[in-house]
Amino acid sequence: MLQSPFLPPVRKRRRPEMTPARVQHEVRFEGVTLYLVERRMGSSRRNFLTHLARSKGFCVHDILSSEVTHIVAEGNPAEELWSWLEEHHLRDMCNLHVLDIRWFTESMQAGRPVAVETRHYIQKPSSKLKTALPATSKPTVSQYACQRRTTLDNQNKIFTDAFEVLAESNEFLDSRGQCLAFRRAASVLKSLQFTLRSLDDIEGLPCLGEQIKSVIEEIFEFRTCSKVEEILRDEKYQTLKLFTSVFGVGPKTAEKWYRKGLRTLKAVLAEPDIHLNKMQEAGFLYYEDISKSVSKADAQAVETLIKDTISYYSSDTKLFLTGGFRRGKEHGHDVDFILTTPEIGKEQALLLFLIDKFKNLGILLYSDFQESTFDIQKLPSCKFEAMDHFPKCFLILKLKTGEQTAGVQQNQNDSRDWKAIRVDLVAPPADRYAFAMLGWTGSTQFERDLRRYARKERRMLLDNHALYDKTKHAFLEAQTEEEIFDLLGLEYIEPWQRNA
Ligand code: DCT
Ligand code: MG
Repeated sequence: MLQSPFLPPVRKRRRPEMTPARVQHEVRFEGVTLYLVERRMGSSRRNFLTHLARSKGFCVHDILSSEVTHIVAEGNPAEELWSWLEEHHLRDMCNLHVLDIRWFTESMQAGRPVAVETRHYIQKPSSKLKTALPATSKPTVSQYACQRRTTLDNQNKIFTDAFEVLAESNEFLDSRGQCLAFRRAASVLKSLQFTLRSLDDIEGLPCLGEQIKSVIEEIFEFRTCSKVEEILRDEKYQTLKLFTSVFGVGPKTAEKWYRKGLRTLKAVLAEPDIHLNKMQEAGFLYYEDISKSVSKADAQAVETLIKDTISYYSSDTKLFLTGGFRRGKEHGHDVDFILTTPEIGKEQALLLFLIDKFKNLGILLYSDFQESTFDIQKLPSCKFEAMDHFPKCFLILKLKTGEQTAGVQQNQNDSRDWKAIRVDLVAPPADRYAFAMLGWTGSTQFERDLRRYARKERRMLLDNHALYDKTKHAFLEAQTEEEIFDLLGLEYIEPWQRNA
């Protein structure tokens, strides 16, 4: 039989040390399966790189199959490589990344698979595509964010920033449909691994209707969109944006204040007719701190603080960072945590214990505790709403700056050695943990599409508490997020790929 130049010779294929190596290492990046092309790389370098990648949690297959998502080659002429690949008749070639070793090296340095960029691809020689896509036909992009992998590496920021302004402006106008249309369009473009260069590039992409296309077209031509410019200059938009930046102030309240003729935060505070609720009072009081973004270092400092505090409650209470920071974000507007106690029913007391401890430590600036309204008997709810029924609290904590929070600039006129930080804690019963974690990890758009996908494609209802199968008239249980994806018939998407 003729041996393909890219496969290791038959004699070498049965390397007993390869299989155990794969089993021993933990796989951290579920959606990524590598195959390293031996030809030109050489077997010893391939072995070395395979071992390195596995030690960092990458899944590396020795044999090329349809399970492979990323093929990595070093120094192979594109034509030779592609004709060899085509001989394999792999399923779903459109979704296969054929990559230069640079992508691998960068991923090893980052300790995770970096987003694939145009420069990483080994282009199919006959391809006349202007994009970075490797196949002659474009890969199908799903209309659901939960079937796309969206990292923080947004290659289409110029377009998505414009859509986000348009979405927000429609939200202020209470135009939900329009708002969602712009959010969906932004989400699709964020998932692309290439930058749009012409209108040809958006052909076949979902969620990009005529209105969206005309915005993209205008940006191609003028690098800006006149409607967006107009919104950004609009006094009402600017004022509503300012008012909603206060903790506890939503679009409805902001609109009410605007209608009263108020234009500044100072004017709101000076207005005798306005009665702020407790949350808004705290929002104004700590505005200077909490309107600024929270860094990853701050989030870690808060994590340490909570960990230390719960150790006084019980040694088996678990604390997990969730929300944007779990998705790998460097900054957020708050820090979100999930806490669970192994003993079901102890969650509520845990949050009250923590709040009390923070008070005693003198670091509790604000607390809104919401007790559990969770009742499995009442599920599935007809209204599978976004807000869950678990005990939770929205806090503002005093975080000591200085050593704990690297990078914080001390204001010369401000002698404080602390800053106010927004922290959310939710404590689901242990058997609901996976659903709560999936819901709180976000992003909001990812969650929206997970629910829409479950409902429309699977006749299932998903929320932060449970998954209900309407065909079987039964709840489907899951202990991990992976199991939930599995029950939905979805490929697992890692948290850092949920930045939809
Ligand atoms: N969430 C949701 N539906 C909502 C609000 C929130 O599913 N209506 C989920 C998604 C994210 C998670 O809860 C935490 O919420 P945020 O802190 O608002 O989001 P974030 O992604 O953590 O954003 P940020 O980094 O700005 O805190
Ligand atoms: Mg958050």
